[in-house]
Amino acid sequence: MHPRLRLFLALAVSGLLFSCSESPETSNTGESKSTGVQDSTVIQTYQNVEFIYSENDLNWFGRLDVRSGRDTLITLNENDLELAAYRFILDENVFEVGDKTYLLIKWDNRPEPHGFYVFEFHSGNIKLIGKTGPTTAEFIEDIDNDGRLEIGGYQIHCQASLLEQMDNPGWCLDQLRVYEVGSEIVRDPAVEAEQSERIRLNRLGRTELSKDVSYSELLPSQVPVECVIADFEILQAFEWKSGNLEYVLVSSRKGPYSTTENHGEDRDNVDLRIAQYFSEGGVFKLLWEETDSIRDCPLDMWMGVLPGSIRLTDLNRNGITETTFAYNGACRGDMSPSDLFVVMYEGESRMALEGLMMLKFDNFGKRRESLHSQSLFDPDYSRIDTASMTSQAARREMEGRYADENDFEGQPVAFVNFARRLWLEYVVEEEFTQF
Ligand SMILES: [Ca+2]
Ligand SMILES: [Ca+2]
Repeated sequence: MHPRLRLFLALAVSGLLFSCSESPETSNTGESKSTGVQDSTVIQTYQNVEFIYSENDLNWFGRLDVRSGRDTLITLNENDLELAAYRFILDENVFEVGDKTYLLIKWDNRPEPHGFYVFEFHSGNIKLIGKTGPTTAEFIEDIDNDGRLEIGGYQIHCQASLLEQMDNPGWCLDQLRVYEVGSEIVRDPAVEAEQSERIRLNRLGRTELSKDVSYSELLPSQVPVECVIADFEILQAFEWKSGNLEYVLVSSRKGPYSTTENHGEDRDNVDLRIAQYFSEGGVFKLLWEETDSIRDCPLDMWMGVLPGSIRLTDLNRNGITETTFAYNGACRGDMSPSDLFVVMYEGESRMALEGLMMLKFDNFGKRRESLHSQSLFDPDYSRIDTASMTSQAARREMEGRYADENDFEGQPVAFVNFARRLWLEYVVEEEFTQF
């Protein structure tokens, strides 16, 4: 078992992993205080400028006066204005583009995404530029490098609840809005179109583009000698080309084999190795290897790549193929699910989903499988609210789920979508496989 999965299992049982923590938005800075008591005003400062929130109704503020010295420069006092002074950290909402400094203040629009008032600050002077519509603020930056700030995101919360929605590359893109901050705030249709296309391309490939990589399967005897490891049986091998490089992927296993040295009784061991090699027309060299093993197992044991799970793709079409596969492992004497791993490599970058399969033998398993077949099952344990559960119930909720998607942060969204799909394809454990 991988060390990180072991940690996930251990921590989740002790209830430490997902304890409830205060969201960062509820803390505060500057001169305002979060006392829980309704203050009639809250003051936040930026350099010489004071932001004075008033007309407090249950800690939603209906008025903002922006002051420098004794002068009130700007007043926001629209009908239905709600500003969450306590939940807002001014310092984290300062953006610099070129020689311009912008301060953003959220206007609340719950349960829909909030919007922003945008102020420009220059040499101690502040002016209001305008306000954006509701936005999930996926990015706040000069995204097209033209010297002007963009605020872009969806104007509603797009939450795919069905795999069909996740499979539609254009899903929710009609809700994308990009605001450009100039002398006023305007929608920027050119950047909206560009960003929509970028997001659509990122999402593509869960299905059709996976077929772009054409490969051939190798017999064990055809695998180049430099890709063969002693004592490991070759289970499956592929070769393919991308750009100037040739690749070979080898899935292999050693064992099961017994050891008796330390225990006086038979214990079983098995080693799994999946490795990818590359060549520029000569000798193959190792690109990466994924190894896992089970040691000293006195019970029923299994470890192997799940049949048909090896996928070769180029989801982001950068010429570097992604290799993805699922494997499971178990050493067990009772009705417990196997560990499941979905591992993706693009070049040498490794991303993995690690957790447990789900059994379908009891009522819990049947309920869960029903959710799964309706595509209503969320496999990400980090999104499950376990705060009010007993540790036993929290552990049960781990069945069929992986710990988190953290490895995929900063990668194209198509990667995690593809890995999640493979997880959902293999997560139901139909029978107890063993050697
Ligand atoms: Ca720009
Ligand atoms: Ca790629």
